[in-house]
Amino acid sequence: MTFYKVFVYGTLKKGEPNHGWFSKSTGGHHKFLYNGRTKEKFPLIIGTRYNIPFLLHSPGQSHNVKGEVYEVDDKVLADLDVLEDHPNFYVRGLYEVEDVDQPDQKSESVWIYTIRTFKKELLSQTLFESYSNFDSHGLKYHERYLRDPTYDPKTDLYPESDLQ
Ligand code: PCA
Repeated sequence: MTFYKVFVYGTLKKGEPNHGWFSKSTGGHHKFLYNGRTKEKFPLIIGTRYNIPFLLHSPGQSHNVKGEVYEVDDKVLADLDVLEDHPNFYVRGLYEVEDVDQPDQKSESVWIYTIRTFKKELLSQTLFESYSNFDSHGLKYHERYLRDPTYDPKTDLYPESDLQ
């Protein structure tokens, strides 16, 4: 059995609205490993009319973002890809992450869901170091079943030229 490591920074974290996706299918494996932080800085925003957290693939900008590293099997990884609509919406890629509690330890390469192509004006929004749906920003996440099916959140995120 192959295991994968995934760093989650948004609604997949413990206590957040999509954490249940880790145990969505029966017989899948997931295990919390450690609290992590991206080795490089990335902008983390809460965007679109549905207040969705996005890590923007723009290395070197903003914060070393905090999240949680999990070990998952291919079954769970496939479920997470469905939630994030990889590779049509978020794109899952490998990035270096450090253990927050073991700063002397070497970073490791783990999977993260990021937005690869985005409108530059998103960078003038509030850029967070970590995400919680319940923080004082008050930007409450809308789960998919509450959304307008005719609205594509990509239109608020992607540059015109990257919208199909
Ligand atoms: N879920 C993924 C990406 C953003 C989100 O809400 C995560 O928690 O990492």
